[in-house]
Amino acid sequence: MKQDSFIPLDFIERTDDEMVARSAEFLQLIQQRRSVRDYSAREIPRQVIENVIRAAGSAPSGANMQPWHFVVVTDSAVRARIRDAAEQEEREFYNHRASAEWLEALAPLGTDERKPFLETASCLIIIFLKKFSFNASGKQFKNYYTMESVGIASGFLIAALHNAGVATLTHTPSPMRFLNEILDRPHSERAVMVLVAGLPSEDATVPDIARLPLEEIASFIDG
Ligand code: IYR
Repeated sequence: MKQDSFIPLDFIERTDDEMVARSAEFLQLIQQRRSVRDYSAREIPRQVIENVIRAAGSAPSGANMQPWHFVVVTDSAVRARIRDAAEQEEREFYNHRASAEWLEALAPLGTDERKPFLETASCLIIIFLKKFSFNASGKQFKNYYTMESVGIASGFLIAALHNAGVATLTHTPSPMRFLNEILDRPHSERAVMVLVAGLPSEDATVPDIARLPLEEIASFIDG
């Protein structure tokens, strides 16, 4: 039942032709997105970062709890600490923790424990998931579908950055508890990923990998 106050939906209805054209245009734009590991020193305007985080914050979330927090880091001393801690975890991962099967799956990407982009890219956006929220009087509320919600918001963020002309890399050192400590975030939050954002270096390369065709990722059960 509609109990709270409701307002009219602001929605632009498009013709079929417009829908097809817009979907094709977006497809072309988003298919150009690649995960980038080689960055130039060029800085991204703060306003771009603020706008893309606003875009991410507009994502749907369980019960509209908006269970996310974004920490933007440009400070070089903090970045050095993050790189140091991340590379320590990555060394463990590549030398001990990862199974042979996992290392084999990663081989085409050419990744290893060295993460220079954590210091060279314009900024890092660390995405935290909030298991709980607190109201003005400090009462704790459980958030719902947090992983799904933060996943959607992260997708919005990556797409918004790409649309603005900013390259990204989703970096997931594991475990990521060190980020709570370095960035002074509470225990009710957990880092989900480090989103590296910046401009690619002139000699940037990316692995020669392909995306699955539509037939392999979708089925249509038509009526
Ligand atoms: N976190 C490691 C390993 C890694 C894991 C996956 I799955 C990737 O798609 C890429 C890397 C790293 O960042 O190197």
